[in-house]
Amino acid sequence: MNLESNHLQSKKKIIVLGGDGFCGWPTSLHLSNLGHEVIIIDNLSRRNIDNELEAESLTPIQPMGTRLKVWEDVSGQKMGFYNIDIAEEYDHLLEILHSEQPDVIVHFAEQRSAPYSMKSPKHKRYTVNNNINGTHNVLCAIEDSGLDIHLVHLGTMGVYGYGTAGMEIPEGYLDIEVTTDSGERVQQQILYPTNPGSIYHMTKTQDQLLFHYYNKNDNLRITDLHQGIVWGTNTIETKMDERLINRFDYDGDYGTVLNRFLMQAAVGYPITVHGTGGQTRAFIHIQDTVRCIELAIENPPAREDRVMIFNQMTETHRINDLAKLVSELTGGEIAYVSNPRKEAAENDLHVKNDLFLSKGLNPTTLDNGLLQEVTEIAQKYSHRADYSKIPAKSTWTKEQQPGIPDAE
Ligand code: NAD
Ligand code: USQ
Repeated sequence: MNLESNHLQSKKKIIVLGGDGFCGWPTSLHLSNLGHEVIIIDNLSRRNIDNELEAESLTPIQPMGTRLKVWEDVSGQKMGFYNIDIAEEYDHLLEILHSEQPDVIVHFAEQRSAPYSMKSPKHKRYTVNNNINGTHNVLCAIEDSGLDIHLVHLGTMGVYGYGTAGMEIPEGYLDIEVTTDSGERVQQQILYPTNPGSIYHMTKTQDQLLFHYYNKNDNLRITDLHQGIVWGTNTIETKMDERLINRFDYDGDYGTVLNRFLMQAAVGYPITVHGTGGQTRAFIHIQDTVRCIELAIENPPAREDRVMIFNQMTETHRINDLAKLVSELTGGEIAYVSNPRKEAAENDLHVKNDLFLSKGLNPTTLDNGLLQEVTEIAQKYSHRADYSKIPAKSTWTKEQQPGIPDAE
């Protein structure tokens, strides 16, 4: 059942941190299917957050034990699993690196929802502690282990902020010219100045500094992928058996915008556009996410290289245009709701993604077939939808109103 092993350059041992999550699970399956040896580390905190929020994936995701067993039956490939908290259990993490001796670590294991990170002081502090300590522990453990491990981290387009004064956002580094004391004009490249829009996004900007430091001081080989909003749910591998199904978040905290719009239309709930929907964001389909990780692993930086940054996105769209597209496709009604976030009401966004294109990415763009596929999944599992969990209730400031349609 190994679909793509003829593409494999060399078999690697890969630890996937956060391998039970929305991006991590299909990536683990994809890398395993390519013939790599995959070991998942995950503390299942995302499943516990579902318990806390009393919200569930629209799709019926299986417990980790079932996922691993079904994958072995379907593919003949065994994946390892450790349930540890990378932010809290440093010694255990280091022990695993010593015993497993991985070639690559793919790091997805962070609290990734902006609205969740803004819910309360407790949620802000959890997100900061979890994300920054987790990333630092991984870097410290790689250095401590003495192993030459390539770290591939999932960052976000949100580190740049979304307003760029008409300039195309470069891949991580900005060209600048400075005037020296002697009046000479000198060209330099600096990390693109960060402009986070939530506590969650702020932790990702801090991750960048941690990478910069460990790369400079210890020559760690690091690839940071500045990913846009992921949409879709299935990949080639998750479709192999219903019990391998990926999660589908639709609730007001974890559901991302395009999947939310498709789900809302599928279950007959108004499509919730925040404000005028003038915000422009970068997008990528989940099938391209897993392909990009494969490409990043195949193209590691050398030890003397600086942190390699790729913009992992394939297209940009205005939120209101997406709402209209989904409405035309499904007949769903659009509701312009109060924006619970503090963000620019309108912005343009142009992004360079030449690096992945040059490495062989053939972008999946937003075509009706794929939108239809997500709609069908949302319809199939619509009996599992809890409508009370759909509105975005987490506000960025105490004065703001939640994003609830009038009819609610
Ligand atoms: P997710 O919440 O579905 O998955 C994250 C996984 O990490 C979960 O399974 C969780 O249990 C685990 N985890 C979290 N903290 C941990 C810890 N301390 N120790 C061990 N495991 C831990 O999120 P996702 O959507 O798969 O996102 C994965 C990564 O990709 C995140 O870092 C996120 O910032 C980034 N990203 C996601 C998107 C998106 O649209 N989903 C877009 C851009 C970037
Ligand atoms: N939005 C709506 N209606 C909704 C939900 C969202 O109009 O029902 C708007 C938001 O106000 C925002 C935009 O859509 O302007 C995107 O929101 P989102 O929740 O889809 O995305 P975001 O909060 O930025 O976070 C997601 C992931 C995060 C990742 C980020 C990539 O949860 O992990 O880092 O996308 S990026 O946006 O490129 O920074």
